[in-house]
Amino acid sequence: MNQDDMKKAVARAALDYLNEYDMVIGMGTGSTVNYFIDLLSSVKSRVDAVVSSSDATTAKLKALGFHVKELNQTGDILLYFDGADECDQHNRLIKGGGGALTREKVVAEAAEKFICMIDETKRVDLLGGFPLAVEVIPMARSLVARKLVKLGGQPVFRQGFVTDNGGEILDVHHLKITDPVTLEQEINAIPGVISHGLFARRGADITLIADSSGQVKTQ
Ligand code: ABF
Repeated sequence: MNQDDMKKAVARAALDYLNEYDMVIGMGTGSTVNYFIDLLSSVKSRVDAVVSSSDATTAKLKALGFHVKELNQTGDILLYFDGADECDQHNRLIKGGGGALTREKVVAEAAEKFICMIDETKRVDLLGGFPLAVEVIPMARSLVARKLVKLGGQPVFRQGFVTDNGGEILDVHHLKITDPVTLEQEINAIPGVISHGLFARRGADITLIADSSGQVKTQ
């Protein structure tokens, strides 16, 4: 089974968590989420509305006839479904490879339960192998980059990429994230940082992990 097949398998398993009807759910961004949305469209009547984490996800949801609502209209939501780039044994995550990390973090925060869908290649013992995306306001980019170097990382400007919020992204390489909660706070405290892809304080509640035989285990 290749990585795409594993993403489909884990998306299928995540459907089991839709245990109520007429729910408002939150939706992440990325290829695993896209598979999940395709599957969800066959049971659309079970979902009253969806809060989206990106313009790309919104477009896909609307094309399939889902009712997309703003988080400001819904208040807190029951479930949030999303992928990740890395996940450790405590369900702490690196996300943001797709650049939608800020809205993903906001919608995850509003959710009672965050269900994360990954394949086994993303399950790591130490976070940081995947570059950590830090979204910044453009005029602060160099200042933030210098601060990130002091924290031990090597920031690389994601050229030509603008987020849905008008921000820019620094991808920070070579971070050895031994204390994810502290690092999350430290990066949050740098002026000019909008948000970043380390989900440690609020990680996933349940991570579904597909392996190469198509089995899905729960962590
Ligand atoms: C999103 O999906 C991002 O935070 C993360 O970068 C990505 C995982 O991508 P994929 O499902 O395409 O592998 O949740």
